[in-house]
Amino acid sequence: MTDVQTAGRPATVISTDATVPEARFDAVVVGAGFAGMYMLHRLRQQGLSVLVLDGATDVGGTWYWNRYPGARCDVPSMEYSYSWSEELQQEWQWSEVMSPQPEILAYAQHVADRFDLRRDIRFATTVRAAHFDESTDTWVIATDAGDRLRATYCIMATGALSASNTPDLPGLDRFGGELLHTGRWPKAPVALDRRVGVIGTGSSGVQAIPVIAEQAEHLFVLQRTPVFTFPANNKPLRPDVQSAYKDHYDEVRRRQRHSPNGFSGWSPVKVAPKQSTAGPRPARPELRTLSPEQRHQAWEQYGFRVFDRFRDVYKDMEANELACELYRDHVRSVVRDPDVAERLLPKDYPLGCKRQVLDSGYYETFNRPNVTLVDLRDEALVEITETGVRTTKRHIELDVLVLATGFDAMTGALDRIDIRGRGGVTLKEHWAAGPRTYLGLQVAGFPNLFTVTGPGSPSVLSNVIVAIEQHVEWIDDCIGELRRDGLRTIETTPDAEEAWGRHVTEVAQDTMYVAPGCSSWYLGANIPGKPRVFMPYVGGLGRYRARCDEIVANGYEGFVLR
Ligand code: NA7
Repeated sequence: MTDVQTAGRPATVISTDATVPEARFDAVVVGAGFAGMYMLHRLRQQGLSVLVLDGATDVGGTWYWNRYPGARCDVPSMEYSYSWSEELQQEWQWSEVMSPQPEILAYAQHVADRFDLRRDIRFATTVRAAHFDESTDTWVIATDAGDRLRATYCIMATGALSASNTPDLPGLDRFGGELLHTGRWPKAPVALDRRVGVIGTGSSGVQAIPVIAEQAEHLFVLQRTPVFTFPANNKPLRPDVQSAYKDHYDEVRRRQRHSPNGFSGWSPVKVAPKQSTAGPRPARPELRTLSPEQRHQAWEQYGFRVFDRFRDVYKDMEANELACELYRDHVRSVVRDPDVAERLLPKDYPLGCKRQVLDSGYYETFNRPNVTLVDLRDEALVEITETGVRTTKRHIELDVLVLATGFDAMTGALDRIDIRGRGGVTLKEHWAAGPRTYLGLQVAGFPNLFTVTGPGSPSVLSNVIVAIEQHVEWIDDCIGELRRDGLRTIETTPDAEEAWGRHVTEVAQDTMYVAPGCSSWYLGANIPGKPRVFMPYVGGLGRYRARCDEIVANGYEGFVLR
């Protein structure tokens, strides 16, 4: 496995040896995913010399690494795509409503070709360290290839879900079969027609499990926490729908940018306006006020849409539990073995506390004769052996072990780089009690360092492409202003950082994300020892964008420009 388990790696000392040749750039961008690619394009347009670095051998970021069977986006492609080139959005053809990984990767590659991006990207090169040199107000960057680079601006386009998490399972190194991580899936085809074990039932596991089950001689699903998953209802994208989007892209993109979560809400299906009966729209009813029979009727009528039809489901724990019960009844009706069904039911945390998972035939997979659910709450995982996994109840022989165990989200990719700001303070030290940023864009004490979709910004709570574009454009405009005004640095203040952190925490209160019993990667709860802080900004992308613009209009309030 070519994993990047670098969390405990000793800090890289940047060579002070003057014989190491140093390359100079206006900007170094770390990461050649959707954020890094657009950043490069923008900065180039204002005439900067830019170098992008990426550990992969091609563009795509997340979509380069997550090539596991069944990997696909859970956001419709007509909206999960760049909006900044009219030609690009008109020429690219998507084949499905929610595209599979190979198609999204092909799109990223097409963008790289079309805008000639690769000539300024150094692939197979991982950034190890970035230190701020106070004597020259520049960043010195070291890579695993021995490069020593110097840049005025250092832009971390490292992704929120890019640092794969390999749990510390006893004996993992001993496993003699094929060991894979969904977030680092190899390019070469993997023979899955054998005895396969999958650990993890989050989004990645839920996507991979039905597809692996079709190929495996036998599949063992090792589940620790059951998941809430809704049907993806994915389908081929009709040509007329695609054309309608393309004809209305101005409106679609405008709506996306000002929406709470990067979705336009636009539909190509023209709905006839209802006959106005005057007066305001009635408030949505409360699930709690319905009798058990009415609740079941509501499920019969609306299915999974029922959760959004009642205003109390995501606000009130009692209503949430009633909704969970409807969900559980549904699972019981799909999974034939009642014992297996019972073990698949999420019971210990509310609906809406984790990122919503979408699936294609997940529960039906457990009706297959070649699939076994291993409930790790009932038989804990003891160790990985040379030939499989041992639980407290049995040894399971495996040829392939798939870790669908997620990511050190939002901060992991940054923590794995030795980043040092003023006074040699490391970012890790600065974030010891949890990430602190101003707007998820800058960190106090780290001048001219920018984080694209960093913690404290909408990032993972939004259609991330829309969040990326907003950040890239803000950073690009900011650098443009600095240069026009002959300024050397921009740096947020500790006060601005502190106040923003308080605001990020405040807006998350009273949401299911921080409800009792909820633990998620949003909170860092999936990584042992990681501080429990709700990391993304839940206040809404549109509102956040307006605030970022207002801060600029007020002369970069909360930043010091020198
Ligand atoms: P997730 O959502 O973090 O899921 C990881 C899964 O792996 C989850 O079921 C975990 O169970 C399980 N896990 C993690 N460590 C262990 C150990 N030590 N033993 C057993 N099971 C374990 O990651 P995904 O990759 O699925 O999705 C992440 C995001 O990527 C997703 O939200 C999309 O935005 C794309 P646990 O719940 O911790 O008990």
